[in-house]
Amino acid sequence: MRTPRFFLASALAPALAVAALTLSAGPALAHFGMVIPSQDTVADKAKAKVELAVSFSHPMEGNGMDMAKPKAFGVVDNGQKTDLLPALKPAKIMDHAAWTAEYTFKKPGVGTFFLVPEPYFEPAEDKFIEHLTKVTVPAFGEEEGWDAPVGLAAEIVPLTRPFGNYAGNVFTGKLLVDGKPAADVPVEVEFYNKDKAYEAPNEYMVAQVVKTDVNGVFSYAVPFAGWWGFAALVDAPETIQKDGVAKKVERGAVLWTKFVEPKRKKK
Ligand SMILES: [Cu+2]
Repeated sequence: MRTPRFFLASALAPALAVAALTLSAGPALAHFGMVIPSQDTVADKAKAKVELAVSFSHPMEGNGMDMAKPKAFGVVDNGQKTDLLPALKPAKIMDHAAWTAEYTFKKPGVGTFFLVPEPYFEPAEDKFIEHLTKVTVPAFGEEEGWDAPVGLAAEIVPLTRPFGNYAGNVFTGKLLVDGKPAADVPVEVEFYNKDKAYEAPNEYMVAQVVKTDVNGVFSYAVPFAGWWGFAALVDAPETIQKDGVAKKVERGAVLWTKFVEPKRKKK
């Protein structure tokens, strides 16, 4: 969830301002579980090795957070699940502790990578955050299987094929919580501003927000090319004890997908 700026400090008495500043975590940022592959599709046998960058970050603003070793990380390729937890190597992403792993596609297939992180305690929101994150990479022309759920506790199942999309396309997905469509849930949408080429005109534009309808379905028209993340945010039914106090858990179902600029032929 976004961490709001509470008030303008200048409008408050100094003591109140100090209290407000300690309550607020600064500018509005949306954090996202991130699994970003080094290529969005695999076409060439010689370049069939994909590197996955795994982090918990603020993708538009480019601020990282330290990520503990995930609880689960793997891929479902051709319907077959492979545990990639042993393949994870520590890395630095946006200057913070993160992870990378490699996966080589050996035959035609659609690979959906999935991440279950260790819950992250966010003091500014006084709760734990757990973003269950997915990204799908198709290989060697195969495109069956992109619509199959992995079976996560909360999961965005794409209704738009989650690869091979032009910038400007509408992306539609369905949110499942414990396998059932979840209505009226906010979905934060954010661009991965990897080379910092973009700047949000105001803090409301760091993340965009849509909601799921009665069937758990949401849509978003993607305005420009690049990797886009969708994070549907629900409260987990469980709490986690911290210092003897039961804390809430925000469960995010996150999906990353790349939108590509068309190529114009040179004449
Ligand atoms: Cu954050």
